[in-house]
Amino acid sequence: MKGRNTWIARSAALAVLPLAIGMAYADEPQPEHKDVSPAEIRYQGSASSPLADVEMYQDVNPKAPAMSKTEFDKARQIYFQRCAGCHGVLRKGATGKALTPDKTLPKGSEYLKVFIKYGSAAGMPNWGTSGELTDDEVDLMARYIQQTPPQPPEFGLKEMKETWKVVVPVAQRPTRKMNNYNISNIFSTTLRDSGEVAVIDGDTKKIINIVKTGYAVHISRLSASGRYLFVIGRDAKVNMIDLWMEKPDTVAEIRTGLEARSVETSKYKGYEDKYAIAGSYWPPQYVIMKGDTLEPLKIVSTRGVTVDTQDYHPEPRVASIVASHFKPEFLVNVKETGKTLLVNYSDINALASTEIGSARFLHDGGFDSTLRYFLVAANQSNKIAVIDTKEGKLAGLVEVGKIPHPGRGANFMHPKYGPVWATGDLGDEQIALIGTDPAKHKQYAWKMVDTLKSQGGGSLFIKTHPKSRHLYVDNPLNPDPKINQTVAVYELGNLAAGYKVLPIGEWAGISDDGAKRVVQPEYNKAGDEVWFSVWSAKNKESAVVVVDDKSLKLKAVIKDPRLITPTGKFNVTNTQHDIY
Ligand code: DHE
Repeated sequence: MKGRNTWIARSAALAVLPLAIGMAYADEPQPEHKDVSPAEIRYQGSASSPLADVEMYQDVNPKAPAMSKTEFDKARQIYFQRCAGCHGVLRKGATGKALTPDKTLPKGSEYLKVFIKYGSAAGMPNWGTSGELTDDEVDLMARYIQQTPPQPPEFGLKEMKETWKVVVPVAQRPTRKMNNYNISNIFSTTLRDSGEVAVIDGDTKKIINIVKTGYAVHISRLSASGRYLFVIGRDAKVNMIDLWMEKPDTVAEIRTGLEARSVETSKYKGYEDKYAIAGSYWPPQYVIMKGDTLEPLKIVSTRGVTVDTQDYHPEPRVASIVASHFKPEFLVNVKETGKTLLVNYSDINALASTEIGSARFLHDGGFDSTLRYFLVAANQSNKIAVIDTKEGKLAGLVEVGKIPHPGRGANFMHPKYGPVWATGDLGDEQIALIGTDPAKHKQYAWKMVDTLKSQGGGSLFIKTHPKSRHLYVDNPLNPDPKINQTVAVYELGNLAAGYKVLPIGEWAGISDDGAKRVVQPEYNKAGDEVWFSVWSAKNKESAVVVVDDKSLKLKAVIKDPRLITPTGKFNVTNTQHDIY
């Protein structure tokens, strides 16, 4: 966790260093990408890419500085641990600049070494002066980024099938629920750094099981029936957990690529629990699988051209995926090309896909309260794209604040604007309210009708519930512990009054020096409790804090040595029915 611990120091250093760099290189061309905040760098580079351990071919370019195979492999590992999240697998650029040889070779080793060591005004961290890389490693990386970028291997049906395991065949699974848990109120809790999920009983707040999953496990989703829980790791390992078992556990697993973030299941009437889908960052593709065994059926590449300049992009990553409630379709959001694919799964052998272009860098999002419109953040474009899942077209493209990050967002009734959906921002303190009712409030639909002020930047998740009168906003990536260890709560009936601050980190009662970042509010099934992760480093104590939604008082603290780095929590009913 060295990277995380030194981040705040690095942020402070970054505030000073750009002056020096800026003066020394005033004649240098400006970076082609927008400035990046320390919060965002921390977010993008939050986990080492699983590609760090993948063998890749070294292509020798005579114009690039010489590197032995050992040096190349070490540099490649450092690149995928620390740099790929911002600069891309193939170094074509994403949040960070493109680092392809046509750009890096003309700069030369000495210039690149200064950049890597001291960072830049545009947001490049000071890897050398922060102590994260030695001078030798800085030199190694300066030479490495002048080489031809190595390409990780593809991952097709054969590779998937080699990793596919049906742990409990369908015929041997229970035919009815075999436990006494109220499974509709279970919380699947990501234990990020131990590569596990804690299956927690929402009623008793006891851990039912800790299930081993993929590396740096990311999200959980439910099958339409609510019986199967799907979990995906950053290494693209999908675990399918049967909640009907006496002790819910994995019944099937597969790796769907080398790096991934999203998984979903078919929800349209007649297709409940029939298919699962996983999208990957590498290779850029998605795969449709059998919903009861994870058998891979159909792989589709997402390589293609960008929505705006219409240039070919070799690695457009699959970000969020949701299942339509209006058609037998998955909405697959492709990050770098800025396109949402409406993939119709009614005939897997004649897969029809409608491509809706909006804006680049599609990331996370959620439905409006009617479940007809999907609102997805094009985060680096500072926009929210609205997809009409009934008509299959773009309903709106809304300019919001800097780097919107809604999670699944929050739906509530505004006294003036009618139904609205809200998002917080990673890059500023704004919360945007977007009108979502084109039928009765047409003049406000797909417009940013109002904004609220949050505690600050570094917000990742915002949440409410149809039964609640509150709106909760976290700020886990804000550098100020007073902000990142607390949560802001608004009264929906009196938004003008601003927010109250709940000291969730303090309520956790963690005695040691854990980071105590408060992340991701999640309601229980009844909508009368809100659960928060108090996220410390892997070797420190963490907790889950439960707040009574009505009184805003502390209700329970869940602590257990097995609760290592809890982050996302997914309540079965709310995730199954897209309630937020
Ligand atoms: Fe996430 C959702 C990608 C870092 C916690 N994250 C998502 C989704 C994507 C994504 C594409 C949407 C999935 C969907 O809906 O199908 N996340 C990424 C990254 O690429 C990024 C920036 C860097 C990385 O290395 O992975 C990243 N994410 C993080 C974290 O550091 C977080 C805060 C802690 C963690 O567990 O790793 C984090 N991401 C989450 C959570 C969700 C999520 C909790 C689901 C929210 C929900 O309510 O559905």
